[in-house]
This record gives sequence, structure tokens and C-alpha cells, in this order.
Amino acid sequence: PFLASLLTHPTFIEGNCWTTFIDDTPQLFDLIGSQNRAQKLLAYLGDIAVNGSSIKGQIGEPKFKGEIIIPTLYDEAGQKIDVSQPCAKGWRHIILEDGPKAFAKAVRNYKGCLLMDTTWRDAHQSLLATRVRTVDLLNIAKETSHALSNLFSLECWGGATFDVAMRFLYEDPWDRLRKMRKLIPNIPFQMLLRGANGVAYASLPDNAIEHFVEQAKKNGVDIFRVFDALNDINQLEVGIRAVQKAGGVTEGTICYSGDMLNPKKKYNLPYYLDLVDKLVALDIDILGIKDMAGVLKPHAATLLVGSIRKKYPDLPIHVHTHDSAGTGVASMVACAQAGADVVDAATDSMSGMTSQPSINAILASLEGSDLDPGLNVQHVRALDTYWSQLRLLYSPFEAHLTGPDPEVYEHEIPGGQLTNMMFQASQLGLGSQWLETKKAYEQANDLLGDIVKVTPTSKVVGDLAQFMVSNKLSPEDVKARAGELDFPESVLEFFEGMMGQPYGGFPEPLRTNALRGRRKLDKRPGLFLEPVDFAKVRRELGRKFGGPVTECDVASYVMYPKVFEDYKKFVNKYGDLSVLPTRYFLSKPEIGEEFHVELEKGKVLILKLLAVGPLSENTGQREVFYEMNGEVRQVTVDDKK
Ligand code: 3PY
Ligand code: ZN
Repeated sequence: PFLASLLTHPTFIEGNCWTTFIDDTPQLFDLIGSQNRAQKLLAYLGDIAVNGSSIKGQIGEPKFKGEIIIPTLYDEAGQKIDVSQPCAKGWRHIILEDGPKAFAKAVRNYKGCLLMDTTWRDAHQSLLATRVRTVDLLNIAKETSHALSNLFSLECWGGATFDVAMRFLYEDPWDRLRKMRKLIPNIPFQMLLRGANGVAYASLPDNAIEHFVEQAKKNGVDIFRVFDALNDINQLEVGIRAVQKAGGVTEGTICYSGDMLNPKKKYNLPYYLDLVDKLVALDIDILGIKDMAGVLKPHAATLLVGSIRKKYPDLPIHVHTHDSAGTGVASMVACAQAGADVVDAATDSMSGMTSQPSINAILASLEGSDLDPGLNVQHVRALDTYWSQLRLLYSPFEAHLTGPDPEVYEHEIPGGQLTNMMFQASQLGLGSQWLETKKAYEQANDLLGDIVKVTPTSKVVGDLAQFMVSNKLSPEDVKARAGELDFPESVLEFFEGMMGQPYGGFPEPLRTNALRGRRKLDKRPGLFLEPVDFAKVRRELGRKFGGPVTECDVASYVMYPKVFEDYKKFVNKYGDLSVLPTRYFLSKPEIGEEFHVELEKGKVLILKLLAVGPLSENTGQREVFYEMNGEVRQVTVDDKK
């Protein structure tokens, strides 16, 4: 009724003073805006009340139903720490004031071994299918700013979070970044960048990577871990140059594969040292060692880090691992002792197995030594009480891992992928095929030439493995029938060279037979891709979605055109749901249960589900009744069941 009376207002009908009317009465439009948002939110809440959640990958309802308790932090004197403002101390000011090189130097000169906390990115990517939402990160942000102020960095963006935020959570990843940044200005933010693949699954034009990194830096990322899934230096260089141009801290990264201690394996110490030389020649600020599958055993870690340290005494070294085989803490301690400056860990209740090793286990292991990371153990534990509740809230995305997997030394499946594949196998009722799939993964890797496996090449190996299992193909069958088999698209893209060049070359004649005349790139894909015409993209987005088009929108669209479009359509229908508490995003409230949604600062909706009406035989719909800020609101919902 309000909107109707507004639209029939004489000022509107006359139309000639439209602009001044908006300028003079902004509060009316604010009101329309929030009424509109509230109506859209109601449409989502109504739908979930009738049809349940449609979030992909969700099984069942959250195990956590109560109010999440936010921990209180105390100082040494037992006084409550005031967290209403973020902490002022932290490493980020060095980056802001003196730049990446000075930061790298300060890190190298620090006596202890610093930590990166992966809880906000890799830990939930590896354990909970990347489903942790913005609201749950923001709710613990201020406490994190205080409790972890001496972190080297908080990994909180990039990798799969970009795609999943839009595709499955209907959130804007850029908005998440800006909001986190506001609440945590003191700790450096780190992201994972897949070199010339950006945060996508195959290479993009060079100018797309540059544009993306520029936005990431502007919106709050400080440190960029740049890797390439084949350790292809030409692909790495694209990402590294983009970060340098944007003024970010460049963490040029080698991906660790195989077993350096085994002389029969393809990737050995000279291979890694050569790669480090090439990265140093690109003037990286920090060297990253990325053990994505968790196969870097402690003795290999000592040898690898020790050798690099000896050759490059001034180069900061930052090591990443997964605890899939259960050796994570031992390996990270070995790295610290061999001269690494930073190692990765996750909060306890989000650690272990396919995630990173436990932060408290690492702190305890280094306590009393020169390598102490300089964090307050009580604060770290306090934060974990939050995450232990969150883990239960996200129980619908658990893969139910039960213990370490020593077979990781054979199949080398990266942490996140291992969880995903297990989850999928159990969802499809293929639990019994799980062992077969792991074996097939190993065989697929051999067929592809024993490649480095991490996104996107790990997907190639996984797709080929699943293809072999579902078509009952042995490695010999694949080789003999390559000319006629309908390979997954990712495998063909890999063979084409769209993910770069593998060390030792492509396997022949398998590549030629599988490609059947498709192109074969022998140089990096960026040299063949048309640069993005950004003006055209802006126009296209304006036409499609109206309103102002931001550079972040452009970057999202260039990275994931279809995902971005679907996300925009969803938001158009239901509004920005990132503000809805997770429990009500994933499941309907109990009848009569009151909950709050802060649409924007100071605009809180108090909601209560009153009733779900009977099914109308004629329309196939139901009426859902909510109380919203004391008024009864009704929404009509298609019953899809
Ligand atoms: C990613 O690329 O998302 C990864 O986490 C690789 O380890
Ligand atoms: Zn990882």
C-alpha cells in the first residue's frame, strides 16, 4: 500500500520533478528499499519453511540450534579486553607504511616462527565444502583482531571461496572482503591465487588476472600466495607480475608433490631448488611451499627447507600443509626448526585430517623455544570455543572423516578434494567404491604423466578417475581406446595445454589420441587468449542487470560469467541473504521461535514463524505466516515437494 500510494502521488505522476523528489525525500526511498528487502527475505524464509533448504551439498539440518556464544578475552591482569574497536597492533602496518619488501625483511628478522591462520579459508574449504558464510566470519572478527594480532596473516579469501560464495551461498565475495577488512585492519589478509587461472579452473587472459588482482588489493588483500598447478613458471609469472603491479606482497609458491625422500619419484630436491631459483629471479617477496595433499614428511621438510635456507639466507619461507596423514604438526615443527619463517595452522576445532594442523598443537610444540610464534594461548583457545559451535552449525556439510589416511602417500589427493570425493561417494551411496576411486585416482595420475595435483589439475585427475570407475576402464583400456573414448572436458583442456605445460611433457600417444585433432598449445595459454574488453563487459552488465556496475562486478563476471549471472538473479529474487543467520539460511525456524536479522546497520527485523498453511489443491501453493516487527506478514509459496 505504501508503494502504491507513493506511485500515485501527484509528484510522481507529473514526473517532471522526479530527481529533486528523490533528493529531497531520501528517507522514503530508504523505506521502500528496506520494505522491498524485507519482502524478498520473507520470500526466502517462506520457501525454506515449505520446501526446506535447497543449498547444494546440504544433508540434514544444523546440529547446533542455540544462540552462539561469543568468547570474552581477558588481559594478563584478568581484565576484560574491550573489543568494541579492532586491535591497533599487528604486522599489517609495516606493509601499509613501508611496503612489501620491508615487511618481508621484518618477517625474516623476527626470531620466532610466525603463523598464518587458515581457518577463514582453507580449513573450511577442506572440511566443510567451503560453506562458512560471511556473517559467521564477521561475528568473530573483532575478537580475532585482538586474539591473533601477532599473526603473520589471516588467510581469508581466494581459492574456492570466491566461486562458492556466489555459486552456493549467494554472497558477494568482494562484499565479504570489505566487511572483514573493516573489522580487522591490523592483521595482514592473505589470499590464494591460482596463477594465470586466477581463482578459476583454467587460464584467463593476462589482463583479466591483472584486473582481478588490482581489485583484490584495493578491497583489502595484502599477501597473495601465487601458485601454479603444474609449477609452470610461465603461468606463475602472470600471477606474480599482476601482484607486483598492484603493489601486493608476492608469495611465489612451489607446490610439493610426491616424496622427495624416494629416489625413484619424479619430483626431487634439484627439481624444487631449480624452481625456487626461477621464482627468486622473478623478485618474489616471500617463498611459499605448498603441500596441498599433506605428503611433506618431517624429514623431507627438514631437507627441503634446510636446503633453500642455505642457498637463500635472506628469503622468507612460508610453508603450508594438510594434516591428511596425521604428520602435520611434526612437519611444521620440522620446517620451523629448519629455518621456515611462517607455517600454517587452523583453529583446533577446524583442524586436523584434511585441514591444517592444530594451532594449539603447534603452539605447544614450539613453546619455550626461540621459535615461539608469539600468540596468547588463552586467547587462541577462547576463539576456538566459537569455532567449535560453528562446526556443529555447519554439520550438514561434514564429510565425517574418521581418522588420518596414510594412503595419501600413494594417491596424493589434495586435502579439500579428498573430503569432497569422500562426501560425494557417500552421497551417491558409492561408499564401497571409495577405495576403488582412490586407486583409480592414482592410476589416472600415472596415465597423465604423474603431474602436480592441485586445483585445477587435481580436478582433471579426479574427473578421469571417476570416468574410469564409472566406465570400468583399466589404465590399459584408457590407453588402447583413447581415440574413441568420450573423455571429461577437463581432461581434454589439460591435454590442450589450457592449464600450462607439465614438467616432463604430456604423455604420448595418449594426448594426441585423446585430442583427436583439437589444438595443442606448447606455450602458456595467455599468449593465445583474446584480452578482455572491459568497456564491453561493463556495458553488457549494465544492460543485463541495470544499476551501477562496479569493477568488482566486472571482475566476478570475467572470472565466472554464468555463476555471476545466476547469483545476480538469485539476489534479485531474494535480496542479499548474507545477513541472515546461518541456522535460518539452512533450515526453517521452529513455530513461534523469534530471531533477528540486521538488514543493515541499525535496521533490525524481529521475525517469528507463525504458521504454514495447508496445500491448495488448485494452485499447488501454501500460505506462510511470519510476524515481522510485530506485524503479521503473509507470503505465498509454491510447494515443490
Ligand atoms: C585451491 O586452489 O582452492 C586450493 O586450495 C589449492 O590447494
Ligand atoms: Zn591447502
